[in-house]
Amino acid sequence: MTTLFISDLHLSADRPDITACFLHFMSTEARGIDALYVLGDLFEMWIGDDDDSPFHQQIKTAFRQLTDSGVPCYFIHGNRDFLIGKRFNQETGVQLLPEHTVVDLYGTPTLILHGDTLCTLDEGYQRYRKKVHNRFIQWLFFRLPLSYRQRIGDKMRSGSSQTNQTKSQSIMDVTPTEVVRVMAEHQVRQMIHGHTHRPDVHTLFVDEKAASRIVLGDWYDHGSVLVCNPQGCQLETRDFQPQ
Ligand code: LP5
Ligand code: MN
Repeated sequence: MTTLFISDLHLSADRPDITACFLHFMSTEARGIDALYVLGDLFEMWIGDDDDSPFHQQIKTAFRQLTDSGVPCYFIHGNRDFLIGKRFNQETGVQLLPEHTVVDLYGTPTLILHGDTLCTLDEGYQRYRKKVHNRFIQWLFFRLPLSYRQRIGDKMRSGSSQTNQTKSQSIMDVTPTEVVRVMAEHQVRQMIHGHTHRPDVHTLFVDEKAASRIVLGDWYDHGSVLVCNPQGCQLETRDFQPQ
């Protein structure tokens, strides 16, 4: 009995080492498990389900083969791939979940999310997030040709990397009081998220009861997987193979 959680792979055609590690993961240890949860930022950037590059086809095929083999796969949007939509879901069999979802993890109610919504001190990001999650703005964006969308996406990526250099580490981490508030709101004592690229297990108190926050790691230097079974959860790494 195993459930796996991953996030922040930032898959792109420019990083064949990450892609190879992910495809290996999908065809080996993800087989036969109870469920696979991808908590956002699977892709470096997603500009629409109509972006049918051979690279995207390869990733979609890996999900299709896994879901066809009987493993339920779930996805929560990240801040890089919040435009993944219904067509991706139909092509892969991956089920899209709401941004804050409570799952029963072997008897423990667990709140799963990407993690960006917890970074409330990053006011610039939260303002930006509201705009790009606006349905009308997204509708307008999808009217643009793919090449324009790619150019806008590239500009936003470089704008983001630049502004991130000026932000402090604490602004870019989750806000502790927001974590407690959201866990209390959902009445859970376990939370799993990614986004911050700071893999760890934190103990905290929610309504005076001990709780835990598990942070998934990114896939920049190595793969990162949270392995859960009825005994508990363990953060593990996976090596990239030399290309
Ligand atoms: O992603 P990362 O790690 O660099 O930083 C994130 C936050 N940044 C983002 C922006 C994404 O990287 C861009 C993704 C592109 C998606 C595809 C295109 C979609 C278009 C949709 C239109 C409907 O999420 C960053 C956080 C950081 O995490 C830590 O939490 O701080 O937030 C920002 O950088 C937000 C900035 O403060 C403001 C955004 C700058 C965008 C630049 C605008 C350029 C406009 C050009 C367009 C014409
Ligand atoms: Mn993210």
